[in-house]
Amino acid sequence: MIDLYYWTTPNGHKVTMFLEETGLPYRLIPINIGVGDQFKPEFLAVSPNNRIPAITDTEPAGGGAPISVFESGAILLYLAEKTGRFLPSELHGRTDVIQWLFWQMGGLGPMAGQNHHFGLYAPEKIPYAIDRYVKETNRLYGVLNKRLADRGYIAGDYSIADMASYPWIVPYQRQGQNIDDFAHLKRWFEAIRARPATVRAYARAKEVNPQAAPISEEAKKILFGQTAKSIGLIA
Ligand SMILES: N[C@@H](CCC(=O)N[C@@H](CS)C(=O)NCC(=O)O)C(=O)O
Repeated sequence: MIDLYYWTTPNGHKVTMFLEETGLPYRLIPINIGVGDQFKPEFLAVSPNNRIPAITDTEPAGGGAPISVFESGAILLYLAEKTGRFLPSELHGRTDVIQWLFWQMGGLGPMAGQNHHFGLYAPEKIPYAIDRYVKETNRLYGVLNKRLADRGYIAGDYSIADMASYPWIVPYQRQGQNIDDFAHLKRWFEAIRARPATVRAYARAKEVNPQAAPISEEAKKILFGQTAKSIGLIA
């Protein structure tokens, strides 16, 4: 059984997409980051970075004590290795998936995240910051589009690299992007959106957080401006 510490954000969707694809039994534990659940000691015990997603595998391969994993890329790798799905075992294919997974974790995710922050949430509209992240998101869309020009999925067959990237393309309009400028990316996006497991994963999000309201002023105070001191990591 996998315990999934989850909220209805792109990084959360990556893991429900994987779990719904594989049918691995899981228990979803909502961590409402807008009200501060991410600072509860029981969550910090599995996710010391106070970020979702995180998992605990109560039945790791080979037995032994439960294993907890935080960071969505590490979680996808862990689950892919556990199930033998969505990550090739052959060296060339495996390396390809891993490098594109890291591309998402180090590039598309953080840059699109800053794009959302400065475009939607920052109290001041700072043209330089907005422009920088809209442009960088655009460049990354271009990289992905080129990669997809001669293949169906990012690394051949559908893999954890696709599951990592897809949820960060879903909000393309909010990121100031026109998906019609990226024909190969659009075709890939629509193919993943139509997968029954993707539909189920996003339906779970609706069950957990039916309002999916814009971030409230209270939530902004909790989410933005955290320091080591303000969240109790130093005196
Ligand atoms: N690199 C991390 C990023 C995780 C992350 O940023 N999670 C956000 C939601 S998408 C979060 O939990 N935020 C809570 C907070 O900022 O306190 C991953 O991919 O798992």
